[in-house]
Amino acid sequence: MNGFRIWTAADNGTGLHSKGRADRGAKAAPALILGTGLFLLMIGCGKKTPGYAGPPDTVRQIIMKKWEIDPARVEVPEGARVELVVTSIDVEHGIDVPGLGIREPVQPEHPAVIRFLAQTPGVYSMRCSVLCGRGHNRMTGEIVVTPRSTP
Ligand SMILES: [Cu+2]
Repeated sequence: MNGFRIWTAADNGTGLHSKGRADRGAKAAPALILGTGLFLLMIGCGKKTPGYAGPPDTVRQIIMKKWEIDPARVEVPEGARVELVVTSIDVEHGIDVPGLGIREPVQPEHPAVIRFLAQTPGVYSMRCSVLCGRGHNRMTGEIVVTPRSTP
């Protein structure tokens, strides 16, 4: 108690001043986080394929290995909120689906989790994006967004 009073008396001016500064800093931090968040959101919106909030409708496992993408064909229905879990079981690969705006490195032991909204029916070719050896060019496949059945 006594120590506190002495501190207050000694630092009256500067103490108050730095308190004011600290308060402004505390207000600026959330604004900075919000600003950064909005900026990242805007970058996200620039992508061809929108993401989504909440849980996926379907989760698909994809294995990448020398020199194959397994399965080579992934079918998802139009409108589905899709989660791809892409795993490498040997070396570094990368999954590249240009038509869906997907391009992610896939490290062994670190599955890439990719979420997208299957908005437009079509066949989207996928391939490995990392030169992984002589069979690299064989590492291809496709994601097929099947049209919603009409009633
Ligand atoms: Cu490759």
